[in-house]
Amino acid sequence: MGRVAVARWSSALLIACCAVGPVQGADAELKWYGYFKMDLVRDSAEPGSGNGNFITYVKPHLKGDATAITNLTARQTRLGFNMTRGGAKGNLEYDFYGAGDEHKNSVQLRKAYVDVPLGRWSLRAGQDSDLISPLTPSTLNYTVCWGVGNIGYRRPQVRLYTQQGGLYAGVALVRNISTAVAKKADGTTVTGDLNLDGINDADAGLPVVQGRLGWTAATGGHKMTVGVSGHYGAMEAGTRDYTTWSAGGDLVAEVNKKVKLQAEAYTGDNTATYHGAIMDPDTEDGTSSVGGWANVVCKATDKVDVSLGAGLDQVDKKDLGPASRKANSVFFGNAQYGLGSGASVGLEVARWATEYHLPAAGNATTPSDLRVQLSVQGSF
Ligand SMILES: [Ca+2]
Ligand SMILES: [Ca+2]
Repeated sequence: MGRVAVARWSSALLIACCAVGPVQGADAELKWYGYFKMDLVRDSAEPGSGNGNFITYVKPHLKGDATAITNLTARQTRLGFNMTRGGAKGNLEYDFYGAGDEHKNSVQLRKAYVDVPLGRWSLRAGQDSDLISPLTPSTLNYTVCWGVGNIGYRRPQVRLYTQQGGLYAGVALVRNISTAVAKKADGTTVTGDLNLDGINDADAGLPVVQGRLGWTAATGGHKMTVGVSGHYGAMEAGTRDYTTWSAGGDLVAEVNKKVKLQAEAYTGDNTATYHGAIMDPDTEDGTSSVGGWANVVCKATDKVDVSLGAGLDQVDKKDLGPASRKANSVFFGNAQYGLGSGASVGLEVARWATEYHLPAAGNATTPSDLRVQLSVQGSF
């Protein structure tokens, strides 16, 4: 990812034709970044989400009757800029996974925040990645092992954090989101309102609290960061109140300049909105899950980057109804070859398997998918 533009705040806004707010002044600096990305994918069985543009689990299918599919998309194409104005910083970032037909997609807001120093601390407000579980594996698949051990998404928040030497500490209040599903008398379903009182259960009077502590140590060309993080939130549903929580750890070890190991693990209840629990919906008793992933990234040559990894997510079957996702695993490997001028071509091969609790009659208990993805990317 590179940078191409340093411009005055007002003129850059006009050039980008982006509605990023009123012109604030003439001393801001914008650095644009982004990439164009094409993904051509073949799945040996149908992915359960993303129309195959991405995969988070394998869709149920009849035993021995998997349907292979192919997809071609440019929706991961990304556009963003970083802003600095005095001590303040800001970030705005979009991709094209908003709603829309596959050949006329709309933009999706990923990040929009301002970051202001407050003495030894900093205040970040807007929309950003979750404070918890901050790492992602290096995959060509858009969804970076979400649903298969990697929690942490993006959501509106206000965060206070500090970095003092090797110590990082942060706390955030974030938007509460319920994924609980309730069935109405007419048989239709509604999400986020378990007691069907017309009030979203996440409107419980308090946002979710997230926190993280991290420690970084470096010596002799090696560098390692370890962190612990968690969140807690309450859902209000009359006599059926429930909670969401997680606790997890993260690790990055830069073995040398060419090899990096990273991993995360978590456990919790009702973590679907964080992409835990294989995205099985929240429940009154708490959909309990445990998961994690590991990834080795290696710069094999000046032009070739290689990534190998695996992820696993498991949901406690006592919290599941029939035909629910109980376990989800992936093994993946990819290589990206630099073509020069910021362009690269990549190939990823991944094997996915999703185990279902009490699958429908005739369905495979653990449908699997061999996914082959070719990507061409041009970054700036
Ligand atoms: Ca993560
Ligand atoms: Ca409610």
